Amino acid sequence: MLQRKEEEKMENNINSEEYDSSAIQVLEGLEAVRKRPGMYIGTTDVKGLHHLVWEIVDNSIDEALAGYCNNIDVIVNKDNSITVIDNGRGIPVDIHPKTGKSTVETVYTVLHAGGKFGGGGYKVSGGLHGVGASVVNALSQWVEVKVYKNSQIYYIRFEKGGKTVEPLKVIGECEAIRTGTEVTFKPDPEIFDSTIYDYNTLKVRIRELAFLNKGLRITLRDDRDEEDTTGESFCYEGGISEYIRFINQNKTPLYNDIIHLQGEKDGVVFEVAMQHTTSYNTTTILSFVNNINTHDGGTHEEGVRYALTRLVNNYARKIGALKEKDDSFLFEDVKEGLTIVINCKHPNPQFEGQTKGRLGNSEVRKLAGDVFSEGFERFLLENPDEAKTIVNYALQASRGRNAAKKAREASRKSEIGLSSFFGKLSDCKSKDPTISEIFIVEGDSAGGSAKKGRDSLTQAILPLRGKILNVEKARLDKALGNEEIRTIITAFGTGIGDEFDLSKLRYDKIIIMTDADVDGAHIRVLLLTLFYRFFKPIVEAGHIYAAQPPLFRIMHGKTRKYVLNEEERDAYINTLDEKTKYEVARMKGLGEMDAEELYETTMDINQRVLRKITVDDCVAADQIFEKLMGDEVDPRRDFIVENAGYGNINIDI
Ligand code: 1YM
Repeated sequence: MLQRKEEEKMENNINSEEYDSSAIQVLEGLEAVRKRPGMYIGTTDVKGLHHLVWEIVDNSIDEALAGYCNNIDVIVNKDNSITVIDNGRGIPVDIHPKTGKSTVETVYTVLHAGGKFGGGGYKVSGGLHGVGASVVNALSQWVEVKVYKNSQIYYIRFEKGGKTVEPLKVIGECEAIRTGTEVTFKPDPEIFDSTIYDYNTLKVRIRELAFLNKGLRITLRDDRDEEDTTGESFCYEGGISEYIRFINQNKTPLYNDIIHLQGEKDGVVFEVAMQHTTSYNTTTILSFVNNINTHDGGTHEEGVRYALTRLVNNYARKIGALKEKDDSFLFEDVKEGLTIVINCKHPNPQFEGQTKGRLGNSEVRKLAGDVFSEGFERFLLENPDEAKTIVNYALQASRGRNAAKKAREASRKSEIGLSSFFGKLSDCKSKDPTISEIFIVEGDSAGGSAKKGRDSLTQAILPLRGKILNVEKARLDKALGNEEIRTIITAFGTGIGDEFDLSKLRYDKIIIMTDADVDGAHIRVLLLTLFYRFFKPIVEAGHIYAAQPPLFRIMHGKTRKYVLNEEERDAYINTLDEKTKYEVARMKGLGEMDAEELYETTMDINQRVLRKITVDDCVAADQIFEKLMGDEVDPRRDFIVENAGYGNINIDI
C-alpha cells in the first residue's frame, strides 16, 4: 500500500521511463538495507546505533578534507534524534540528470550514491563512502535535511525508512556567506535494540576525529541534559601531536618534545607523532587510515617500526653505546614506554584481515619508512641529549630482556622453583584446557575453602599470599623476580615476553576471586595491570573473569538464598509471602564462607555469576595505576581527594 502510493508520487514528479526504473531501484535499495542492516552498519545494537552518527559526520569530514568546512556541530536532541550541522558548501540542490530528482534527495534515497554524483571530490574519510546518507535514511523513522546555499534555505523530509514525504523546497532565506548542511535523523526503534545515545561514546570518538583532522572544530552538545547549554568543543591545531600529549598526560615523558613527521606521495598523506615515557611494559601504538582505526596495524605501522629500530641501532653504534660485539636492539627494546600515533590519508586504501583492521597497500610501507627515517634521523642529530636518552632507555630494556631470558632458563632448570610452585597451586586433574579453569584467590583462608569445595577435575586453585608486584614500576626481569608473578606465569603455561604463546594456555577461564572491599579492589587492579601488560592476548581472547561472590544471604525456613546486591535482595524479599519470617546476613568476605558455601555461590558453574574482564577494564585499571603510582604528584592527589569518600585507599607505592 505504502509502496504503491510512493510510486504514484514519484510518477507524478517526472514521467520518463528512465526515472520509473530508478524509482523502483530506490525502493528496492533502501528496503534491502532495512532487511539486512548488519551488512551495511555491522550490528543493530548500540554500536550500530552510533554508527549512524559517524556516517553523517563522515560526510561533513569529507567536506572538511576537501577544504570547504572547518566547523561541525553534533547535537543529541531530547528525543534521542541527532542533528549534525556543518559549514561546508551544502549538498547540491540542483536536479540530478540520472534520477530527475534533486541531488540531495538522490544522495539520501539512492544506495551507492555519494561522491560520484557531485563530480568526484577527494573522498578519503572513513565509513561507507557516500553510501552512508541513504543507509542512515533507510534505518531512520524520519530524516530532515536543510541546505544553506545560494542565500536560500532548502528543506526536504523523509519518513518510514527513507520515503520522501516533502520533496525539496525553499523554506527561507539566509545571508549569502552562510553555506552548509544540517541533517537531523531519528533512528528507527523497529531496527535498533536500543535508541538511546551514550554521550561518552560520542565524545570519545568526536575527540579522536578532532585530533586526526587538525584545525577542524567539532562541538558536541547534549540537549537531554538541562545543564548542557554550550556543549564541549574539540579543536586541535597540533593534530596528532596533541593526541600524544593527551595520551601521555598522566605519564612522565622521557623528553619534552613530541616528535612529529609528515610527508606525501601520489596523493597519500602520511604523518606520525611520538614520544617516549618512563612507563615500563607499556607501548601505545594507534594507527588510522582515513580516520578508521587500523587495529591490526599494516604497512604504515611496519614502515615506522622498521625505520625506528634501524635508526636507534645506528645511532647507538655511532656513539658507542652498542659495541661491535653487541647484539642489535629489537623493536621490543625500542618500544618500551613509547606512544605513537600514525595518521594516513589514502585515496584507495586496501583493508585486509578478518576484521579489515590492517592496511595492505605495500607502497605505504616505503612512504612511512622514508618519511620516518628522514625526519627521525634529523631529530637525533639536532637533539643529542634526547637521542642519548632514547638509546639509554633501549639499552636498559634490552638488558632487562636478556636478564629475563636468563632468569626464565634458570627457573626452568631449578627444582626448587618448581617444588615451591607446586606447593602453591592446587591444579585440576584434567589436562584439557577447554574445560579447565583456574581461580586466583586472595588469601590463604579463602584459598583453603576454595580447595576443599572445588570440582577438582576441572578447577585449579592458586592462593595469593604475598603482594603482587606493581608492574608499572618494574621491567620484565624484575617482575620475574617476584614469586607470585612467577607462579602465575608457570601456572598459565604460555610463557612471557617474546616467548609468549597463547596456544599453550592451560585454562579456558582465569577467574579472579577477591573480596568486595578495598584490599580486594587493590589486588584486582594489580592483577589486571599485570595481565594487561604481560598477557594482553589472554585478555583480548576473553579468558579473564572476575568471580562475583554474593553480598547477602537470606534465610527463611530451610531455604538459603544468596544474592549479589541490594537490588536483588529487595526483589527476592518482595517475592516472599508476607507472613514468612526471614533473616538477612551481609557476607563479609570469601574467607568467612565455608567450603560448601563458597562452591555453591561463587564457583559452581551452574549457579555462579562471572564477569568477563575486557581490555577496557584493564585500561581503566592501568590508568588508576598511572594516576596513583606515576611520578606526577598532582594526579595522585586529585585522585585521592576525588575518592576520599570511598574509605582509605592504602596502596604501597
Ligand atoms: C551534516 C552532513 O552531508 N555535508 C556535505 C555533503 C556533501 C557536500 C558538502 C558536497 C560535496 C560535493 C559538492 C562533492 C555531499 N555532496 C554529495 C553529492 N553534512 C553533509 N557537504 N558539493 C557539496 O563531493 O563534489 C554527497 S555528500 F553527491 F551530492 F555531491
